[in-house]
Amino acid sequence: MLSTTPLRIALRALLAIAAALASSAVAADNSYDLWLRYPRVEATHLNYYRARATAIVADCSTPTMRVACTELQRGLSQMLGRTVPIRHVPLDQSRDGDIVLVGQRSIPLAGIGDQGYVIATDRTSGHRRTVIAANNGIGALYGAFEYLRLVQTRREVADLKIASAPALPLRMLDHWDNLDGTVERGYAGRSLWNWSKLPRIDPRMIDYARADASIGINAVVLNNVNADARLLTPEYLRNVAAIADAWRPYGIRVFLSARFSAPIELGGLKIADPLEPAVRGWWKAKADEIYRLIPDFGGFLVKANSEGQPGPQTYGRTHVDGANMLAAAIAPHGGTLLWRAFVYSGEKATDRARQAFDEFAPLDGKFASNVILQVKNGPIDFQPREPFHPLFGAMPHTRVAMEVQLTREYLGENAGIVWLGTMWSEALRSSTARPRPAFQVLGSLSTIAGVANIGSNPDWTGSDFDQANWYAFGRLAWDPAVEPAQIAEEWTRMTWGNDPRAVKPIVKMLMTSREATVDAMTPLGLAHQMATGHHYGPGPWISDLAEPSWNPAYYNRADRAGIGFDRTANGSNAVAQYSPPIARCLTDTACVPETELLWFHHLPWTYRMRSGATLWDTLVERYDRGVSAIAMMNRSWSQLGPLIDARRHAAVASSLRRQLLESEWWRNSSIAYFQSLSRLPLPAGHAAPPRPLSWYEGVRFDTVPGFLTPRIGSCRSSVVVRGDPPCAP
Ligand code: GCW
Repeated sequence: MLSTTPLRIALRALLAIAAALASSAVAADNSYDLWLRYPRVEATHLNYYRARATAIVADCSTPTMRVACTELQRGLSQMLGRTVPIRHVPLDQSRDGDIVLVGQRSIPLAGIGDQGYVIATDRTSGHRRTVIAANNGIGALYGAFEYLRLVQTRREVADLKIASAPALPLRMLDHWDNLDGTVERGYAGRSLWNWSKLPRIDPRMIDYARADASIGINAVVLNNVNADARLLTPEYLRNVAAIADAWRPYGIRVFLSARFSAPIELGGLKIADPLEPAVRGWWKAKADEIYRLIPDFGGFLVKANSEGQPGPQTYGRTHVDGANMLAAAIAPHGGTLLWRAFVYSGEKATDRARQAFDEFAPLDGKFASNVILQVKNGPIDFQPREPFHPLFGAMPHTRVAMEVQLTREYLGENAGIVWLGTMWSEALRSSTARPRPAFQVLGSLSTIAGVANIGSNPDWTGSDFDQANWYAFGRLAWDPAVEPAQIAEEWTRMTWGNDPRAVKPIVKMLMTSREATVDAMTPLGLAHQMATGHHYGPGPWISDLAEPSWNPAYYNRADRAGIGFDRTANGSNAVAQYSPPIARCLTDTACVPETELLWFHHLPWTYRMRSGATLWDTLVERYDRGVSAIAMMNRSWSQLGPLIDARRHAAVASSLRRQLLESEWWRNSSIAYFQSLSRLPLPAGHAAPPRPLSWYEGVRFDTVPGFLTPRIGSCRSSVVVRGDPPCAP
């Protein structure tokens, strides 16, 4: 018998946990496995899949084929509940039910290039086999993952005829990881690369490569674009080479962010002027050194003359001078130079949304052939909604990459669900209406790059649902035309199981989550209303920062008369950067999409929307619509309790509660501020913010992740730490 009270309490707590686990109908599950989880197929379908995967026939002798064989065998064996053997026999000795995996062909398969694959049911010579064939190992690996996905998502595999090849040759994740292990704008723990332990490869780095390869990601930038030159020293480069060696079988090429002033910091030169022979020589020697260690090194990514980073303009040179100098250093080795177009400066009087175009559009055709200009999806900075960047389609003689952000710097960090598949698809499908090179943004792209949301947290991305953004990024980079709903459904089935009672509501949550976030934070085309520096939470009233375009008030331009940024010819004329038919539509309040109205127009509060309601009433209604949609996601999720394992269900439920609290905070702060200007009553049925504006303005945060300068402050009088609710009433 237990005599001491603490022991009894402890035992009771243990029993309660055991009871909770037992009451959950679904077995405990972890978040670490991402979408690569292979629970046993249910009895109703087991024989169907078993009959079509009796053995794997393959030559697994190259490093990539070894990975392909291992992955296929591991996934199938787990799902089918028995070991699927691998046999290395000539094709004509394969049998019914075999999966023949081919990664090398004497006669190349047409139409799939060097990364694509074919999956086909083959009935020649009286046998029924599944053939996964590619022109080389990496295609076979991608094909193997696709076959696994078919089984994971319970698709028919009896009569397959699939040919798939990536639309873009480079599908790249950019990590903003610092050498000290912190991650800029990272909300998922520390960097996965542990420089003090390298060159020993942590098994987790292999799991990372598996995950990337499973969705076709084939390029990784290891370090922050706010780059540290030390990464280019021999000590670090040896470790970079170890990573490149470990990831090579997975088809991943390593890139580095290069600090433009490295010749000064590492080479002892006085300047980093790109036209200076000593500088050119330093970079050439550095490139030769890197390629000796890493023969397939991808190349450099450079943020130059942007947000305080050094660059060619420091020496009176142009972006072309800088980019082409670095490009020349790596060109002999087949390297690619990604040069970012994310530039703006408070010293220029022009609208920030115009600046990158003004700077780069005139440089079209001047970049070397191994330079890719990396352009963010919108003209400002990864906002919940932006129109597409006017540079897309405007530089027909330049290779252009689209950069998107997986990590949710401006979208609530890792709280709740904000699925970005719909957002990226919207950007990728925007019609540029330029005669050349295509009517689709994606027609002019050669690369898509995503700022990673990955860190050392057990769940990799800071929440179970943020994994969906990693997945969606890879799938869209492979095929920008694929329907977001299809991606959402695949991921849901692979991550949460195939029970339609779960699949349907989860897909709906994913599909509606981004629009809900836009409504709750920045409806009707508002942008950059986030608090200073860390960008967590609302700050529409902020107007005192030295860099004008860091002020939310710069973007909302709200005053007694109205709200919105006039970017028509009467204002900054940023519309003129789009092709004429698009500019005409954006200028016309009757044509501009309502979702971009206040991005392009400054309008009176009493302006009549197409619905007939006033702008003010509509704005309030949109905030509330956003909050209601997030409340609805909370309800849908809580109903899924019996179908989801208890641990993951509880984690998501608490994250969604937080998102709801934060959306109310956004709604209340924004309405309190804008109402102080409009002085209009709230429309009927919409509640007044529960606190005065001064209270919302007084919220301050300490220790916000992903932001290097910690802010000490108070929420009323107590210090608020990110992780607590935002000064919840
Ligand atoms: O969105 C801004 C971020 C910076 C980032 C910069 C960039 C890496 O606030 O943290 O710096 O964009 O994209 O260069």
